[in-house]
Amino acid sequence: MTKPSDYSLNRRGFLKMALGTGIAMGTGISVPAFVKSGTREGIVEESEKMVHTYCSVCSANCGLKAYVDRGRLVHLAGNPHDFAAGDPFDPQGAGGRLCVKGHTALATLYDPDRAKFPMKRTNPRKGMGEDPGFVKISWDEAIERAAEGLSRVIAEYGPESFMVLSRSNPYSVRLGRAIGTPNFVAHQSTCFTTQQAAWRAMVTGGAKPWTYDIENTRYILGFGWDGLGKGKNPHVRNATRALERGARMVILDPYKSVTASKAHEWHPIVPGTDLAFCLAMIHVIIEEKSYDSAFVDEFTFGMDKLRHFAKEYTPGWAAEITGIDAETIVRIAREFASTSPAHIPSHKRDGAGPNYSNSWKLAQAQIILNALVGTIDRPGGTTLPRNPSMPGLDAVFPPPAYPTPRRERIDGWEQDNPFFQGSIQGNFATLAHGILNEEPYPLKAALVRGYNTTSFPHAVRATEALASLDFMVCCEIYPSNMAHLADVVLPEPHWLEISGFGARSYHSTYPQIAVRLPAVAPLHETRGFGTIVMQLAEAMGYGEYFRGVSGAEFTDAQLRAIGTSWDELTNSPTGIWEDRQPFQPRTEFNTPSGKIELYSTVLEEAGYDPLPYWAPRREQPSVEYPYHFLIGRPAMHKMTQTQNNRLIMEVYPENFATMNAKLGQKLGIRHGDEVYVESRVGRIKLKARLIEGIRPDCVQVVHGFGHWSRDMTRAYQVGANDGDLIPDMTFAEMRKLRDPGMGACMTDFGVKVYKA
Ligand SMILES: Nc1nc2c(c(=O)[nH]1)N[C@H]1C(S)=C(S)[C@@H](COP(=O)(O)OP(=O)(O)OC[C@H]3O[C@@H](n4cnc5c(=O)[nH]c(N)nc54)[C@H](O)[C@@H]3O)O[C@H]1N2
Ligand SMILES: Nc1nc2c(c(=O)[nH]1)N[C@H]1C(S)=C(S)[C@@H](COP(=O)(O)OP(=O)(O)OC[C@H]3O[C@@H](n4cnc5c(=O)[nH]c(N)nc54)[C@H](O)[C@@H]3O)O[C@H]1N2
Ligand code: SF4
Ligand SMILES: [Mo]
Repeated sequence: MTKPSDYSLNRRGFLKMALGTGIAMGTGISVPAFVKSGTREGIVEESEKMVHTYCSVCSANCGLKAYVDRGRLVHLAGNPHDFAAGDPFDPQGAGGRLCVKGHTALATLYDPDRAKFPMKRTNPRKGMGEDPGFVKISWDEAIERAAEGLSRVIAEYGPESFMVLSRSNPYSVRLGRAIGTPNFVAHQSTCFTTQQAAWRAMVTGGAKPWTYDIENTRYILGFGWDGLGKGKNPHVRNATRALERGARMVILDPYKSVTASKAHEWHPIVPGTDLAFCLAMIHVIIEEKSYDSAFVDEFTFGMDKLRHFAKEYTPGWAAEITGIDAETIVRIAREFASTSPAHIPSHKRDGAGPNYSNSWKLAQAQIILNALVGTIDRPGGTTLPRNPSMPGLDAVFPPPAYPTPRRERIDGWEQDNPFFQGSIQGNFATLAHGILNEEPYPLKAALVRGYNTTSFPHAVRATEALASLDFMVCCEIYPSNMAHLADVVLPEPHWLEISGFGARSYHSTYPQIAVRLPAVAPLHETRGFGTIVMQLAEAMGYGEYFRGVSGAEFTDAQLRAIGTSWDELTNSPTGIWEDRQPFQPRTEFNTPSGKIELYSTVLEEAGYDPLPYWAPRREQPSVEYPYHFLIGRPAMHKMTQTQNNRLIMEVYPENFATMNAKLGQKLGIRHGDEVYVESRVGRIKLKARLIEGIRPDCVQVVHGFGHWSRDMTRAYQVGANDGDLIPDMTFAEMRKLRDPGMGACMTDFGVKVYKA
């Protein structure tokens, strides 16, 4: 039998797999067998055990099979039962494929740099690059210290001086509510709230859907949509199938993304002007009466007002703003309206994501266009989720009454925010302002989970703000930048070490869940987040809020509600549970009129424009900062989670200032030269990458690099953080934008670039 070390994924094998089959491009194509020992077949056959789980590197949650030999994870492969059946209206899911980030997750699991045991800091000074002087402590001491540190601050400054900085999690939300803080700060205003505000108001009354039946789309029109370039298997596979079946794809993007490079047409539009393009399309489609009148009449509200509104937005007008000629706009509008089904897919941070001050209006205009061609919750369009319906923690274990928190939040999230108040979301762009100015009050302690300092606009100031806290507890899997600001670090297990289940949101045309079983026993002295929070609560005197709460019973109750059980799931031969139902198109939508509101009464009621009137983006390039700034996300990296992964770093080792060769020539910059990219709030130094596939007035930097924690030995000081360039905001500046999604304006500013 081959020894495990002989067939661990080495660089050559990995490159061969990645480059030979296209997974490096995120196309999710299966890895063919290659002969000799150390091959996939050898690994699979000789492994003692196979465990079903799903990938958590990104939120596609692809089902996977983990092969284990003598206690060591040796190979990860896609689960072919993950929605692989082939009927025409069947979500394809991952279908037995993983992208490069999934395949290489074992290098994160076995990364020697992981956070391995609880630690306390011994250096009282905090800040970027400051060595925390971490010392290993026991779990008992860690919980006691963490509880004592947080309680001390709360006793001195009040419950609102404590913040939970985490994605929504039922355990930390309960602890925060028990303490009585309003401050549950999360990242959505950097990611998708502009889109969510529009969908909520006009269609769903709740979230933005992430599911599109793109494999059946005949005409894909993307405004920065890069479904092929994010390496998300379900999106990649379904869009590829659509292309194979003859769909036409037209992509507008200032950068030639992977998707743009696969499209029939690429139009490098002026950044932040897509709204004008969409308004002109609405104008043409209405003037020419080429919309789907049956769908519009029956399922939409406000067509009369829209008709009147769209009159002024002519293709000639839009051509001047977008840099795309009027004939092309008219032709695309005609093709879009006459090819059925046609669809504008939009994910998160494309043109309609929180990049520009007018992005939320673009989201509005895109919903209108999709409604005009009748593809909202219809085959070939964006479909609303059919998620499994399961009770939350509070329904299974009702909590005792909570104290009433103050209304004002440290990030101003409650201000002029009609839709998301009280939700576990927040504004990363204003947080530093609130903390540093003690506005509206001092915030001095935080429980942080799964966020890095690099994720905040103006990351330098955000780091300063987070370093100014009296006490921080950080739950992490790595000694990240954020962990380096903490007083106590509590390490969590990697997802390959734990059990659970995941409900799918990306392809939920019917309810589906994937089981998660531990591939390996925990390698280090880690504890799960739920356990950590309950132990902290007990030590802080909030134990009554968790009396009788049991993770196992919670899981049982959730699974019971959908008619299955943990036993059934774990014994499932496929690792996938699904409730296949024929797709029933919605005839009612969750708005006051029960229709898709082209004219949004919800926005109107909340004091916003009910129709997407043209407005330019907040900042235009200036004499001082003449170029548009763009952020990129390569298929191989996942934000700041993969720069310490030895396999990924071998193929994608650093980030660059990417610009058009013509711009390089104009500025005397050659490929590989060191340059500074500078905005009105900061500058970063990187190597120049000169290409043809980007507008000559843009500079693009890929997100995820620029780690300053020395304990991330591979990632340390490699490349630079795009976030050091992004302006943050005061509450007043944020309010002035009048954006119901409170978008962080991630790229709504200009930059200059010069040789270092
Ligand atoms: N591989 C990989 N996949 C990921 C992630 C990752 O880090 N790596 N991150 C995940 C997360 S958290 C998110 S939010 C999503 C984000 O993924 P996407 O929603 O795809 O967002 P981006 O890649 O930031 O931007 C998409 C495209 O929009 C273009 N763009 C920028 N401004 C404009 C504009 O004004 N008009 C038009 N038409 N296009 C514009 C950019 O050039 C880019 O090509 O990806 C997720 N998937
Ligand atoms: N400059 C800039 N800023 C951005 C963006 C950008 O493109 N540019 N994108 C924005 C977007 S779209 C998003 S979604 C946000 C994302 O913001 P973040 O979630 O902060 O992004 P990541 O870089 O993925 O950092 C996640 C951290 O969680 C840790 N982690 C991973 N798994 C676990 C776990 O199981 N438990 C715990 N406790 N920790 C874990 C990782 O080690 C890492 O340090 O960033 C936003 N901020
Ligand atoms: S697309 Fe890739 S990173 Fe995302 S869940 Fe699937 S395998 Fe993992
Ligand atoms: Mo995101």
